[in-house]
Amino acid sequence: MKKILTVQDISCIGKCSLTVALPIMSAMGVETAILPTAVLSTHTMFSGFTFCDLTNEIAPITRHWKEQGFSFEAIGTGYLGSFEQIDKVAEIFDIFGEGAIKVVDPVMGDNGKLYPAFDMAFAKKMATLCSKADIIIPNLTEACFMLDIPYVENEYSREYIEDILRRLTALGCKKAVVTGVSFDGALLGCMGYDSETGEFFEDYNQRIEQKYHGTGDIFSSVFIGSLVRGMDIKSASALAADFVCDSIIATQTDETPIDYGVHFEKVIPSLCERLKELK
Ligand code: PXL
Repeated sequence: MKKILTVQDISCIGKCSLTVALPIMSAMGVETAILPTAVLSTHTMFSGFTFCDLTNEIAPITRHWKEQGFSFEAIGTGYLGSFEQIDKVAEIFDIFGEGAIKVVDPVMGDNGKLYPAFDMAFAKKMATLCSKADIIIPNLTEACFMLDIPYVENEYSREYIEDILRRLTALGCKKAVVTGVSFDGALLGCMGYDSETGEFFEDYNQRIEQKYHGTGDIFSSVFIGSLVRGMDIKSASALAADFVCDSIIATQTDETPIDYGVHFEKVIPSLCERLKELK
């Protein structure tokens, strides 16, 4: 069975990072190895969260894996909490990266703002990890911070996003997908670029104004799962974007809405249906 290694925190409540990656990737029929970088009571958008840093566990765990001869078809990274963790993840790419698709989701912010724990120096550091990846999947906010350009909301052209994608791949990765792209009020989606073929692609769904937490992590989970299931980057992006959109719709129609995360659990069956078309 194909195996993904996903490296990010466990936020015990809040439907993000490993608590979404593990169920989604497993449902996609791929073995999911986890490397938790920290344990938090909730994600950092709740006040008063607890935080147990697991940075010191990374080297012993990966050393043991190396001794056991484990390997992965893909390595995906998400929320990382410190410069040191970024360095450690770069080492994981060195140790286990050969033959694996390395995907970095540079989780740092959204809607034009960095999350409270991060600053510009962190964004620059994250850009160095992106240079070691095969594919990066920032949202528009994260892309702008890593490139140190102003974040523009809505009023931009397709050429503007193409320029951002070219600059992202110039960091060193071959392919980039930017999420949260919208040229009009009605649609929201992603645009991607393969620097080896010079090809751009895009995919949009209906725009839903309500913002939910953890949707980037859900996109990332389906995206990486799809790549390992043999889909190309364009189809993987489209399936991931559809799943996020369906999850948001499933959350909105819920009678007991919650103020965090989306009900991705409800649309896992339809994701599995779509995967049946693949062998
Ligand atoms: O969904 C991204 C994410 C993951 N993990 C933690 C977070 C966030 C976003 O705020 O705080 C701990």
